[in-house]
Amino acid sequence: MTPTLPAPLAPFADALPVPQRLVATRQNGRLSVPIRAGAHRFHRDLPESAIWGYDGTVPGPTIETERGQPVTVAWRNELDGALPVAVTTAPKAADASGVPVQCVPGLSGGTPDQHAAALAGYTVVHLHGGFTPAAYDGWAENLFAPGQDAIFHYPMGQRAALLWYHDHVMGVTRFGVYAGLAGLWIIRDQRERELGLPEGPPFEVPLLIQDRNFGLDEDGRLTGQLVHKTDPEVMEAFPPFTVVNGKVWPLLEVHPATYRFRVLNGCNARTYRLVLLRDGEPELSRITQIGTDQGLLRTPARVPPGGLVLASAERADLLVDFSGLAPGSELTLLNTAAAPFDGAPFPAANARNAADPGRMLPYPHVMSFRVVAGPVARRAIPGELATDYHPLAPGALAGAPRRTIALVERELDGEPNMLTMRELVIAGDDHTGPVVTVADGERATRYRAAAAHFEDATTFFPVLGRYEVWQLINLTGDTHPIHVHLDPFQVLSRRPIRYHIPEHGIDDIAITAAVTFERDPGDELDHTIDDNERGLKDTIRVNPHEIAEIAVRFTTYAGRYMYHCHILEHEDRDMMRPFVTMPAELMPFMA
Ligand SMILES: [Cu+2]
Repeated sequence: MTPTLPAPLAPFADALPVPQRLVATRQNGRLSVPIRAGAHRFHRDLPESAIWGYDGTVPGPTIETERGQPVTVAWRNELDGALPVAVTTAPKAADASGVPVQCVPGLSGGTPDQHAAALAGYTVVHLHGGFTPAAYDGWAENLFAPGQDAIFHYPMGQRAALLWYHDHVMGVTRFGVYAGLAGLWIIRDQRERELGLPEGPPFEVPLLIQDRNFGLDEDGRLTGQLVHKTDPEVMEAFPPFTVVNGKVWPLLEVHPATYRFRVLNGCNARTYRLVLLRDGEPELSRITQIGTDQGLLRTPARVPPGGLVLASAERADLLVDFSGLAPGSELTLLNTAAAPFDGAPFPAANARNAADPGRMLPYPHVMSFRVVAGPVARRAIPGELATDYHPLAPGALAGAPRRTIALVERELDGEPNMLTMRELVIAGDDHTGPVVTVADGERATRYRAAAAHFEDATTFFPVLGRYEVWQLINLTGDTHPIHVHLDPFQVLSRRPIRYHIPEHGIDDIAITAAVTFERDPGDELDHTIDDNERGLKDTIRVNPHEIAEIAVRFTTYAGRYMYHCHILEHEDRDMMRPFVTMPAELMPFMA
């Protein structure tokens, strides 16, 4: 383990900001959101940073809507000037003392990427988790230029949930989101009101968690310039400073009461495993999780004993009980997940020692809470939450179409690795090329790769109204959060696998691999579905040495959508694929 690094910024110095609220019903469901360059101060002791933001702010305003009440947003692209982020790949992965260059500010000897510096504000907005017609879903190539507007209609025919909206431009989503183009979107409904859950300030608080890095001037002082830095060994950016609602390591003063935190991991790549500590000891029992990506769980869930894991784009709806704490009590939220994340456990009891610069977690701090005097307000937690969905029985899916996708990393000389999702189809007896063999006991299935890159021909044409089972086979060393646009899904299973890929087995599209359902000897993961994943999800973590299965049913909107890894550096290169939802009546006419 490399030694701990002194923090160049004081933790818990700034108050947690709460983003401006845009309540759609107060504006007849018609909102206008300019997308602008602006200035933002990420920390009391940092100069202002140039950013791009919705309404010119970081994060953008929190849009609050009602189920069943459509919202129209005029997204007005008023960006001017070039991307306000210095993008660089440092020449070495670690400095002379062995500290990974991604753990420290500045460019670490890298030169600013000229193509990134020339990006001129083309954008497209995607509402993540939105049940949205294809025309308004934010297809990654349907860009609007500075000076152009996009008028998007959101029907809001979906249950209450925390969604988020963000930039989704083909190939450069990682830079647009990093520059600041992200905001929260809350849908409310009757069921949540029946349960008497906190709604709005002060007891409902959104927490949008991201990580950022900044530049250094000639004298080694931090500038505010946003820096997106990668290195020759790690293609994802893992910046050292955690930012919540736009502030580095903020502080929230709380009453001795129950708070509802709406948490989103909005990072490009970093997975968080959140542990709440008091006096250095975990107090996870204060946290009850009531909702996940797509809203309420059926029953409240404890967070896993190691902490609450959220990969990029995953959300959690939490009730946290601060009652019974004396004024002056301090609690800290820490992250124990090393990066890149591979699912490896870390005991919560050891969270205070989680700092590990060698694994790109130089500062585990996320934020802190300080209890101040106020009325004690502890809320009883309802035993039954959602009543509008049931866990799917495997029998109900016996005849469902199955789709198989292998997550594959291809190493390339002299350029960053290429990550793809290989869509596999069963190989005919006459197929003599490379195959992926999946052996489940006695039964072995031979697959060939039909597509890998975004621009390869579409192979997924789900029929509206019909359940499908998607099988995600992870043949890489990292956890990938896979996000499916449009309808939510349920997680059916995670199973451990062993696999072998021969030398040169990974070609541009074709792949040779042998997969068996058995535990790899070096595998220390338990491959379970956590209680807090037994809800409606739109993003699933697929861990190394694992096949995960999800059941998804597309229901209402026909059109061209995307599914992709939500590690933005992966999505941009090239871990994203299209699918086209179709009404059954049209299928006979598809060539
Ligand atoms: Cu990925």
